[in-house]
Amino acid sequence: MKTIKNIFLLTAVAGLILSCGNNNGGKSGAMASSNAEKVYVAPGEHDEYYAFMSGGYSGNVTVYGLPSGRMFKEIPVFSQFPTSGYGYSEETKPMFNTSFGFVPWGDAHHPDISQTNGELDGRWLFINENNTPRIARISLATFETEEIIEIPHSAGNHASSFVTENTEYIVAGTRFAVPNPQRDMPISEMKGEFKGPLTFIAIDDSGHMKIDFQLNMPGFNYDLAHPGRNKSHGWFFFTSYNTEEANTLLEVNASQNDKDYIVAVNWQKLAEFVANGGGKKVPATYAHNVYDEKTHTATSTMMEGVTSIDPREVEGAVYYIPIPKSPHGCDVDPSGEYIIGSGKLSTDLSIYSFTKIQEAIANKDYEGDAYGIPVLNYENTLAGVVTQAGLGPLHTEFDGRGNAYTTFFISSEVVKWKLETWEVVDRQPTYYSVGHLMIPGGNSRTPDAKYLVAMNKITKDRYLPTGPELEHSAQLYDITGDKMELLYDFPTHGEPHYAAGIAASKIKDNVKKYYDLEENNHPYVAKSESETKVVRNGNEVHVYMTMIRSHFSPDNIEGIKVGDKVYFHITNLEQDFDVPHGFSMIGANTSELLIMPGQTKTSIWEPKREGVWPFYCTDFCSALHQEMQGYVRVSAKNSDTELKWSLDDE
Ligand code: K7E
Ligand code: CUA
Repeated sequence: MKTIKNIFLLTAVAGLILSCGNNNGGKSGAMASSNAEKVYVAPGEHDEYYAFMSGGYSGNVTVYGLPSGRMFKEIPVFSQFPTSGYGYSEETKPMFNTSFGFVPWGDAHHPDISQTNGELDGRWLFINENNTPRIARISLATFETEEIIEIPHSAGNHASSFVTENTEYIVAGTRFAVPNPQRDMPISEMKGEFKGPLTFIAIDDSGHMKIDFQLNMPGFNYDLAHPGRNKSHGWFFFTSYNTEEANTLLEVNASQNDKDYIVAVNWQKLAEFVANGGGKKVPATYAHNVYDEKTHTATSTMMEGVTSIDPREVEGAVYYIPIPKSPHGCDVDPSGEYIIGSGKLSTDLSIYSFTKIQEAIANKDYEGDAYGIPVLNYENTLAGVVTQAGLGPLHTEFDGRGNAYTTFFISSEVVKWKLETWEVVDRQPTYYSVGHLMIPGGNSRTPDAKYLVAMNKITKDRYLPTGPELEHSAQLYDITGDKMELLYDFPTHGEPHYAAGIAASKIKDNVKKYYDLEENNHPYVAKSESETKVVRNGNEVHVYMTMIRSHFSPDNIEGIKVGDKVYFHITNLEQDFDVPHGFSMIGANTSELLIMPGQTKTSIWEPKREGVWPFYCTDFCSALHQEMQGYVRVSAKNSDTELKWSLDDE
């Protein structure tokens, strides 16, 4: 308690100093220029934080620097990306394989960084896909998507992909209750028939994902989640809505009950239960796609069966806690004691105490049950209420100094309030209609709370107009003082639902600069120009090609015929940082490829017409980049043009 008070004192003093500086100037003059300095990262200097923003309906992740708001990269995840050829090259197409076939787009929501002992460790970024339920893992060494796993029996994978304190599990909750197993039945009979499975995916030391079990919950809509941390480690908390189990006009029919539920799940107990042979193996078919950094190739495996647990069969593992009015966010403070539920239709925030939840469980202090799952007493689990905080609360993050920050969509503001006293201490407008917010490490034991990013849904007049479609807008606040201070606006790409921020120092020294050519195990690699060749196998032609500044080898190919299927397997021989080459072929029905140093990628081309057709490098790689080109001669289907290939006539 003493140290907490001292921290308050310190921040109060810091706030005084800050506000002195702010007195002379309002929105312009001294304050504006000091704000400009706070976000200014001089040319050649680096940002202090990475921010990984979800792309929402872009299906991808964008990487920003903070405080500058500069965008560094778009990482393709669930959507095809012609900029690099992701999802077009033969090596990456398997990443989109699902039990529904090839699904080249996704709706990405919540990125989360792997943790060790409750702290961000910078190894991997996970992100969920809502539409065709999937979770992806991105390497934070290569910034490439390395793995995608499909979640069977689920629909609307929204309460996802949140990471436990030692990256034991990530979760996937079912937002749209559905029949489980799927079957043909009248929609109007959903009540009591549909299910809302919560999936726990185990992560091993190399980051690989494996579905450990599915908790087959009643058919409510499971919206958001966060793992317990510190004292509540071992638990997971989910919000639910539509406990009415309405199947139509949900905006009215799912807002009938005064209260919906938070679900408290003791995942450690369930994991133990499954490890001891508990649960039932049920049929399931789902794709598991893994990209291998050494073969530069993804493989897709169709998996069969999952372990399903009935929540009533494990004593003491699953409880409901009432929460007012259709909650959305479900956030856990750094100490793990407080679980914050945001009722979208409520003006109040309900905060639950982990200690009181445990007491209620021990005392069997139930209000009743829902489908046989005990409902804990509302009043007796409540730690406090932040009253009249704003309109339309959505999400909360923490600064580790005893404060919480909640976004209010309807009243368009971020509200800062104190844990334990539940008093509102500051509110700042957002422009406009904020959804998520992010403080680097704000959902870990140790937030790194210098900045707060608000991710807004509506942009309107913030930037120069760009037609009816505007990019969403983010705002950066300095939160080191008593009052939040708006520093900067920057546009984002797609619809960032959430973001994960981390100190740049935890990532930048581990970033891979190029792929070692010696370690390239691609089956069609050519590790030098002497290994290049063209091989015909029926109407399939495999071209083993290399690229280096500033030519392809071979760059003249003859003997290709109309109706052939030509595989260009191209290896970038460069062994240096930031020297990609591109490959593009006239009339190809795919995209270009951008190939990193030491990497092999494959593009398919099916020539339609006779002639001599050029290909070229798309990335300006050297002074003689324009010379980096070649020709393919295409002859009639039944011609006897001899197959040959050359570079400089050799
Ligand atoms: Cu509130 Cu998908 Cu996290 Cu959007 S969700 S805002
Ligand atoms: Cu290689 Cu341009």
